[in-house]
Amino acid sequence: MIKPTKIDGGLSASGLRFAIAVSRFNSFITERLLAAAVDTLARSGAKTGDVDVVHVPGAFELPLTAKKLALTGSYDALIAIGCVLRGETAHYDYVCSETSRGLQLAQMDTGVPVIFCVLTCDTLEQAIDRAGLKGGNKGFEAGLAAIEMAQLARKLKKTVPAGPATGKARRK
Ligand code: INI
Repeated sequence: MIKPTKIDGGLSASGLRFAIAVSRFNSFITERLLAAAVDTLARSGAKTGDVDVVHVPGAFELPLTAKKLALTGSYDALIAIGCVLRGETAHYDYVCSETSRGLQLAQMDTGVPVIFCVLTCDTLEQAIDRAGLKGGNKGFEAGLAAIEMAQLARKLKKTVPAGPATGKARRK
């Protein structure tokens, strides 16, 4: 029986840099998510100067902002925070799909982890539940995910050879 080598990210934020893009739309919710995310990073070892926060008008603006932040090369991981509430028109569907698609593209294009902390809810009550009431605070989960992915990204950078994939795995 072989013993596989496990590669995973730890939960210490010490020595890592983060940026958080947060939407002003539904700020009653997004500011609570932001507070929990920052608190999680701080309690895990992030120091003043390790976390930058950028505000944008709405969730739709998060992908471009995330991509620009990633391209600075200054951050180990990003968190995108937003809250989209269903209205009476199809606007909700467009904002949700383009925001999630755009954020996924931002991390795939740049290689910098982008944590998806965008609530997509039918009602304000559902959002409140996920921003610190019944269902915990999704900002806390996002903070932990950012740390884990930041650590993992650093480790994988060391283990995976740079340059285009050759199809041949290389030994460490
Ligand atoms: N933006 C949100 O972040 N949440 C919403 O619920 C929302 N709704 O319902 O319209 C919303 N719209 C604004 C959108 O994200 C853009 O900021 C706007 O369209 C300008 O590009």
